[in-house]
Amino acid sequence: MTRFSKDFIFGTATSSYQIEGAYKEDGRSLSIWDTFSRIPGKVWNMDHGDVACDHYHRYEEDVEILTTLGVDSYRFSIAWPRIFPEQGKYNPAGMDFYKRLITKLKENNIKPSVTLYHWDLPMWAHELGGWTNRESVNWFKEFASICFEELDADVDSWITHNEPWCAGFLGYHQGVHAPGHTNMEEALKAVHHILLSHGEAVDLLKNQFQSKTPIGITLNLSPVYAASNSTNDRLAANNADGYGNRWFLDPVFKGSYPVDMMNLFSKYVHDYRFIQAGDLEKISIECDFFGINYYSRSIVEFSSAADFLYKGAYSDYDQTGMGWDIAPNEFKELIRRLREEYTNLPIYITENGAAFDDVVAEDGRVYDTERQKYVEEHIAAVADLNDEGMNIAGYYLWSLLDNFEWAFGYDKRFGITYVDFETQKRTLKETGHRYADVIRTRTI
Ligand code: IFM
Repeated sequence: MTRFSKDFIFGTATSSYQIEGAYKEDGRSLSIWDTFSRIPGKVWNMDHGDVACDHYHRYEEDVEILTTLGVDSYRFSIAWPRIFPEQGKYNPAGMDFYKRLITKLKENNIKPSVTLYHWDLPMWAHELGGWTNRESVNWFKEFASICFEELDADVDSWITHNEPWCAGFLGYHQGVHAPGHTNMEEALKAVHHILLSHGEAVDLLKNQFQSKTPIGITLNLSPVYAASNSTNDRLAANNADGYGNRWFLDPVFKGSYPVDMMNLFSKYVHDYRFIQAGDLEKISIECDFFGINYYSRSIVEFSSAADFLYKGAYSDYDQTGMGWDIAPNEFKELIRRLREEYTNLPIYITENGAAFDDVVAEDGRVYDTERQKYVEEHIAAVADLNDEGMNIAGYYLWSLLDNFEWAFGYDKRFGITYVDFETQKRTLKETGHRYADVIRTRTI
């Protein structure tokens, strides 16, 4: 029984800071993650991305892994500090790396899916206020513009931003990601400017470059459930959904911010004039597809002590090594809701995967059975959703390689390829072998 059409895109995903290393090479300047990871207490073990998977030097070997897997597409991101190490100063040597990578992918019939921003903001931009400064929209446009000019002819799809929730809320509100700020007003401004820069980049590609290459944005979404049916817990779930999902979905698809959340956030933000006339029209510009990163569901309960009146509740679900609930059924509910409330655009699952504590067995293989089960269940969910007519056009497994998992450093392994960070030896895990079978047979 074939469950995936020949046009369905199977891929794997990575991001620049998490795998590239070569942090000072060919003119690259520092990003906020180079700096943040050096602040004691911010990243597990004080790990950083100086070398990471050394992908900058080993990309050919990594493309070979992709060919072994037989993927249709590979999703990666571009390090902005390689392209503009200083404000306004284009660095062609940095761009050359992505040209070499794309050439290699094309030689192997692998479609490049390129994300412009996966969190490595150049330090020069941060020093000017980062995403809280409305000028960041223009800096991003300049960056996007040169990427389109140099690469568009060979790129199969563009993603403007990866997970603005993380860049905005983890970075500027919760302080657990770079730049490590804890200020809700800054966070809302940062998110707004990130979303606005998304709209500007889409406009640029379509209207100025007159390009037909599909472009979209990727949001990380987690369906929220109330721990009980009580009024309080339902209020908690509403607020958690507003903070995690609707604050992003509503502007992108409806051209408005959710008013209940504006009220709640007004505890910290007394002036919303950073949202200027015309911004929301720009943010809700028509795209060609919608990218979703899905990992887990959330379950919450009321807490009068919590800022936005909710906190995580007890869950009896099996969990991944991140402590995240394994919830493929809730993934289906999320997609059905998106179809009902938000969009008919083709959906790509631009990330899905799981971290577990992997070990290399004596025979040299990595028997990551829990990850394999997780991946199989989620791919089966995609097949079921498509049987229901939900139009999921592709699935990208996170991640091709074990890599720098942000505040968790190298402690959490999401890869379907095991990386020995001492020797840089790569070993395809059993999940990788299984994924190759799924891709080859188009069945699950
Ligand atoms: O590693 C991250 C990735 O950078 C963004 N999405 C979630 C992944 C796992 O936490």
